[in-house]
Amino acid sequence: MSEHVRRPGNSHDPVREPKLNRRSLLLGTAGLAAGATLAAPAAFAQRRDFPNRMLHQASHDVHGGSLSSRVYTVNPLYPDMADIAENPANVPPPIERREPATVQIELETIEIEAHLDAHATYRFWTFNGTVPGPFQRVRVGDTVEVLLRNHEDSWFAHNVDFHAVTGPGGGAEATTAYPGEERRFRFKALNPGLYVYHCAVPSVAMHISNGMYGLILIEPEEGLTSVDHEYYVMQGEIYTEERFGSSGLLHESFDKLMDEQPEYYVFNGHVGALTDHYPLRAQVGETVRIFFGVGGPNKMSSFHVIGEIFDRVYLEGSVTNPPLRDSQMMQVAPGGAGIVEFTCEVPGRYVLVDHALSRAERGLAGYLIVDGEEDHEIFAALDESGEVIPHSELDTGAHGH
Ligand SMILES: [Cu+2]
Repeated sequence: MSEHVRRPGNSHDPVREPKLNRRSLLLGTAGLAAGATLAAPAAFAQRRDFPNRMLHQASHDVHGGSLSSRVYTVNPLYPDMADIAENPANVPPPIERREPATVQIELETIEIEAHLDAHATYRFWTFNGTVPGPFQRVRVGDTVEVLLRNHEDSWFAHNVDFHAVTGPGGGAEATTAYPGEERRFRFKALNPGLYVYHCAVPSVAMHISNGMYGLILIEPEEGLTSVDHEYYVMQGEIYTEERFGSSGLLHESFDKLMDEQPEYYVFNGHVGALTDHYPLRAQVGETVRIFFGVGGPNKMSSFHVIGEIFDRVYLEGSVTNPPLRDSQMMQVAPGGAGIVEFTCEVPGRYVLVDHALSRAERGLAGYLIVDGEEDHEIFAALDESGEVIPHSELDTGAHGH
């Protein structure tokens, strides 16, 4: 049924490509794909030599092109520019069928200038225009057909490596696509769990740091327990030549990437994505599940929600082992993922952090806003005489650590 593996679009001859400037740029990347990782700085230098007007042209195309209405959302905080933050509520619903099926995943790799914070922009590399890329949800035993399309305005080749795949490169070689091309492969989801996917074109660290990562959940046969809210959060590092807090269009630093010295740390793509833009929300009494992953590419996360205790932690993304119970934190390695579950007992604004807290000073924070009735047996602020101070009268502007 799925023997339509080769399409005309796959038999592309790079030598006949008329766009020589872009092609020569890409051939540098093609050499890298063959394993010449030492050439990465050269390819990077080529990219930096790209005419400045192309940068502006790229962003204008995004504004005016037909894709803008289809792929991109506008950041309400910065309506002048496309936004790459993934809404953490964008989690597909649980799978209700109890038989395996053949399912489709379509990914489009898009390079796009977007806000990094209130002052700066950055040329992100994305799956489907968001960081992280869209959350994928299938069931163990499913056959997954993956279509990867590289947008024609890209400057680089891209592909996708799913950690949920059993097979060479997780699909990377099978999906390496130049701008304007598409590639396909299929895999059978053999092992349940929560897995990272990412671009694996060398320099892989560069493609990941620019935003090319996401999560795929392979549900176990019986599914997961039902909760009131499921959220999707991923942590990443951004390595800019300019120091944290600079203004204007910032440029990637290959040296800082190699030194593992990021300037910015982000949840869901840009500074403020999960605070000002898309805070997580719940009501008192509701249960929350967070699918959390680290795109990285380099830093371990000590994921913590200030003021909450995780009732259950599914380490290393495993949903077939019993969860750890009653934990302050979940450690997640680069390229790894995990799941936390908890009940919201009292209202307030809870702060999502990596408890390596210097990173909060470089952009890494999110909010979970819980509304509802206070429970003074569980938590109460007290005045000098021991009387309860209502939560509404507390100054909640400061981040409690
Ligand atoms: Cu890529």
